[in-house]
Amino acid sequence: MAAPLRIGILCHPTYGGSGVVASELALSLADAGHDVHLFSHEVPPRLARSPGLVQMHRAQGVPYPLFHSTPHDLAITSSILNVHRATGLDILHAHYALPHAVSAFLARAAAQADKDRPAPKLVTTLHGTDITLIGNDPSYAPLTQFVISASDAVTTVSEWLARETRQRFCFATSGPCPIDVVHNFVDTEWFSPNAGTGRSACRRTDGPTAVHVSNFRPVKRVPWLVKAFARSLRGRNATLVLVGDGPDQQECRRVAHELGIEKHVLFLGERDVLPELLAPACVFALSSSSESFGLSALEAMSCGTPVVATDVGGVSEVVEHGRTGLLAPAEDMDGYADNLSALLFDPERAKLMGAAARQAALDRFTRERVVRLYEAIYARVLGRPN
Ligand code: GMT
Repeated sequence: MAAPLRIGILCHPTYGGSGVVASELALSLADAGHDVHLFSHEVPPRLARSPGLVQMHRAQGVPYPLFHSTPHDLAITSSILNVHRATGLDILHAHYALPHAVSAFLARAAAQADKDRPAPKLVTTLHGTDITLIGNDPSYAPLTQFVISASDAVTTVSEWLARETRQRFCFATSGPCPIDVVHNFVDTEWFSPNAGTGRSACRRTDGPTAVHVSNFRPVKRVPWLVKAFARSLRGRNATLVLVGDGPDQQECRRVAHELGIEKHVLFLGERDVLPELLAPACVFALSSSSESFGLSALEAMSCGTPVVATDVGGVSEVVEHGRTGLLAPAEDMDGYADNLSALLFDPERAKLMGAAARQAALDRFTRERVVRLYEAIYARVLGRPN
């Protein structure tokens, strides 16, 4: 690696998705010898569980009667400026366009006023819903478009998201729209087939298990998954294990009750021991209406568990239909149910597909490979050799 860099990473402190990617990247960059600072309004759970040498800056605004909400985003900008003035920062890497690319843009602008050291460069990584949902809202679209064009480099987690970003936010007036596609990565040692009992749940005496992990937001369509799972049973015994929590959880319970499959659906709530839950499962199920990448599916693949998913967004860049999982169109519930059934009740096929899924994770989505790609982007925007 070239000379160590001073890197500030900004992210949402989420259990899944972009918060995990940002935390794992920060830990990997620190392991590689860089001086890494992470800025968020809470400590991301994935970072909190690690002893890695990432310097955490929990930046929270203070309530004030005139403020209708507490501006944590501005506190993040101030925290970045404190670090930059004290030790200097070479790179600000914002994960999720809003608010973090804006917080970083403000910090870069303020640092440009400090003549005693060069301002950091701004790298923005787009994760999906920052473009397809919230960034697209008229309340935010102009600012999203601006901060993308003002970044020194923009990356997306899939080719599909790069296309979506160009279509929605790159106009002739904004000039060329260079986007680097850097897929997400997984810790293939932690997410391993040997995690947990090491025994596949395809052959459990009380029936195979399918597992789903998400934040139960409407875009994940978990109630739809419960209905598809019910169709896959056809009188046979299997269990759907739901991990995570969020706005659709109660609806999932209602649907399970309405379909009379309550004894087949297990609600575990939020859990940290994901590998121990993913590795023994027969199938990992993802049923989103939109998914720029599907990090949880990759984590399951790394554990040697095949994936049944809806063929949306960038999922097909992660899951290869017929080899590492089975994909069905988002509106085809019967096809999705058939795919669940094809793996839940055929342990040999599930085992073969799970082994191919593990190999795909090792071949294409390792930490080493992806961190090198980000380091090359950092070197490029700094005009330094990589
Ligand atoms: O999926 C979520 O609801 C969380 C969201 C996020 O931004 O934290 O996930 C997005 O980023 C993940 C990490 O890059 C991707 O794996 C997810 O596919 C993406 N979610 C969507 O596009 C819906």
